[in-house]
Amino acid sequence: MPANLTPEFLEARERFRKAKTDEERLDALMEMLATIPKHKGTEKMRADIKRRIAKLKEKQEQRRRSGGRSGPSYHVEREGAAQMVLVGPPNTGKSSLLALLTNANPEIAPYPMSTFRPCPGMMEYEDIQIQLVDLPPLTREYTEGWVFSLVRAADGAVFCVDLSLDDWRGAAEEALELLRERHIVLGKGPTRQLDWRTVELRTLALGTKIDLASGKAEDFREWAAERFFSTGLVSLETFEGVEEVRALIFRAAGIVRVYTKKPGHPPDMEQPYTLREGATILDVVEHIHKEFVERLKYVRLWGSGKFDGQHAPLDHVVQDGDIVEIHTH
Ligand SMILES: Nc1nc2c(ncn2[C@@H]2O[C@H](COP(=O)(O)OP(=O)(O)OP(=O)(O)O)[C@@H](O)[C@H]2O)c(=O)[nH]1
Ligand SMILES: [Mg+2]
Repeated sequence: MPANLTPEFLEARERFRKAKTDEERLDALMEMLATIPKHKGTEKMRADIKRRIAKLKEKQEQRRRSGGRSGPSYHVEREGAAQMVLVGPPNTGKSSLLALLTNANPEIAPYPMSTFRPCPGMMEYEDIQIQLVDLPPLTREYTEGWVFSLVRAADGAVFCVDLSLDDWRGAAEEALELLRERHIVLGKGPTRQLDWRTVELRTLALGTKIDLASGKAEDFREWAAERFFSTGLVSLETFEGVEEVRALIFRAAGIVRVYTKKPGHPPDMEQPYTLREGATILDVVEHIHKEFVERLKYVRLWGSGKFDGQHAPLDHVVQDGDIVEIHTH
């Protein structure tokens, strides 16, 4: 029976044949399974692909359990309203930025590859805290798999580019390419899964060391504007631009703060609830208390540009700084 295989499938099968490691094999098989036409004529092939995937996964699992060979791997517990990773080529000031914005004490060194494990720290922004995670640099020779896993799991990225380098653009593009090979796209966002294996992270592109980079700021802005969500420029030497960085990171994190008030009382402006951008009034109610959803009568809203205590539709998308008053039965 003709199988009508697609070019995508054939390409993945070719990749599978050429694969040298189990990781590459598994990746190619997953792609084959995703792109194979699903009809009677491919039933046997699909079963075969699934069997091979199961086998490889089992092998990986065994290797993980026995602990050996794969080297260290790190996990960073999420804390605060969002988790943002600091990424970029070596020596671009990632650890310096973490040290400046948070309580953390990462290793900072005048030579590349000084960071070799993740270092989290909490950045205060007005009334909330955002977790920044400093990571080892992105280089073809040096970066281990777990770095990419941590990047994938983040809410957004701060991509550091050392503007004191003559070829800052080449260095930046190499790092982006490395991420792209691992199916991670630093872009405008919103942060989301693009397909079954590719994620896009909303990204702030941060030109660093501008004290050593006279005349390059405009070129950098131009280069970054079409690729990323936002652009910033800092010197951690003269502290130029540092004030703005917190707000830039907050906006790239893609979260909104919502405050609550009780009927007849002023709003509680101390402790906002934080939700992902795009959240609706109903999401807010559910976030505050799952039970409220069933007992909900209506929600009064202040903010969102035009609301001043009116009833808000449940599908209304909330904005940063909105105040809600929830009325239940
Ligand atoms: N002149 C100047 N130097 C800076 C600036 N930011 C960082 N540096 C210096 O650049 C060097 C590298 O800084 P790190 O923060 O260790 O860079 P990194 O990106 O964490 O480096 P890796 O972990 O090796 O990738 C250090 O000597 C810093 O003091 C800056 O804005 N201006
Ligand atoms: Mg570092």
